[in-house]
Amino acid sequence: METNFIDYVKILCRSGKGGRGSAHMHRAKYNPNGGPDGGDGGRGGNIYLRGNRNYWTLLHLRYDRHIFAGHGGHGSKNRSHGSDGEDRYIDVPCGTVVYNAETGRYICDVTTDGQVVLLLKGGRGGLGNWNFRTSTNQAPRYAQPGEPMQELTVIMELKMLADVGLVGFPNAGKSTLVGAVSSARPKVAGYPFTTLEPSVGVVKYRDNRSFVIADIPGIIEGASEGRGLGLRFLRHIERNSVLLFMIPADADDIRHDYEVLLNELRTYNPDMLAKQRLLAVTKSDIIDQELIDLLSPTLPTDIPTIFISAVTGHNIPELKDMLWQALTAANTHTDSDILATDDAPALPSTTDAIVHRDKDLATLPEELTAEGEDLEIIDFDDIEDIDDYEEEEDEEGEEAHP
Ligand SMILES: Nc1nc2c(ncn2[C@@H]2O[C@H](COP(=O)(O)OP(=O)(O)OP(=O)(O)O)[C@@H](O)[C@H]2O)c(=O)[nH]1
Ligand SMILES: [Mg+2]
Repeated sequence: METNFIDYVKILCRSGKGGRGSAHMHRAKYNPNGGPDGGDGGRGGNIYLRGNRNYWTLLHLRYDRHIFAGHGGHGSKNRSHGSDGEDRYIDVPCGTVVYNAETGRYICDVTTDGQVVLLLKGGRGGLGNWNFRTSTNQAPRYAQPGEPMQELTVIMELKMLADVGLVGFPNAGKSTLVGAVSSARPKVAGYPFTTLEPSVGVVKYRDNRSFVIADIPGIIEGASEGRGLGLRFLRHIERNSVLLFMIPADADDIRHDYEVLLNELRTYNPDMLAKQRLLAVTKSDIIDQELIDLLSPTLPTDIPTIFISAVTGHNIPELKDMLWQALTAANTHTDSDILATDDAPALPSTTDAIVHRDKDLATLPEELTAEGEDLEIIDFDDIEDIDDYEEEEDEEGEEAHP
């Protein structure tokens, strides 16, 4: 599918090698045994991730799949220190979750603008022989090599930051609602799968408060087996603390539809069911009060329900109240109980309703294929071999006398 909305990439990162320390001996015309003066190697460059709110997708990384930091320079005579390798910053949209592509393990979550996370540390530079001189060994002829570089293939997945996620079949009126309550203008049309890419809208609430609502493509029964657009877009409502289910008033069986949606969510990730849920019966303007009274007893009982019409505005303020209440209720307990579940997160993540799980290695190849990221994207010929790294000899330079 041709799209600029890229929310999944696999890239290769490599930090820089540390420069070698020098074992140079100082020699000058009138000072032939001047002793050790080999300087230290510089450190290899680090690879950092940096949250950047000007990015909305991972598209830019599709064209920059090999991210290499610079190597440290070698130490040299006169105790000169090698230069430090150049650091590389990978700018990512806020909400990017990073996994180790080989082990599937969760590495970190970049959620705020300007947040910097060290992904790979460059090798330390080796110490020059000048550091090793002692009273008993005044002319050490050795120096440390630099530490090696590190290499890591990562999967980056964008999970958009929003408070409320919309869950519904295609044509349920999700985008219409987003258009009605926020300044976002997602495409609305009377056919299924109008929305092909997730988007967010900011809902203004009373007293200058606001929350963010995420519109995602509709899901259908069997989405977990890949029907329709599949479940891949559910990653964008994984962080949301509240899920708003939307089912049109003219549906044949609202309760059944609700169960189907719930089941698809469960298949995608059982943690999704821990979120607060609300049900909006949409397009209520197309039925009359009599029908509403008839329908009401047939609705699911385990979820707060409201009849709305995004077209006439019926119950929209009430819906916002319900969402706001659910959000404030959710925020009182997400911090404590949800974060503790990841056994050993490499880095602390910010608190939202997401539970980071490692990727299942058994299904990872399939996932990469589905995301179009399974190609042999990494051409190992491109990666310069450790041995290629030129070893400029320390010159036995003649020093001019002082
Ligand atoms: N009468 C009435 N029609 C509505 C209402 N809300 C949405 N619709 C209509 O329902 C159709 C589908 O609306 P969308 O907002 O595009 O539905 P969606 O859930 O975003 O659909 P997908 O993006 O395909 O998943 C459009 O023709 C809308 O005009 C409503 O409250 N009342
Ligand atoms: Mg839509």
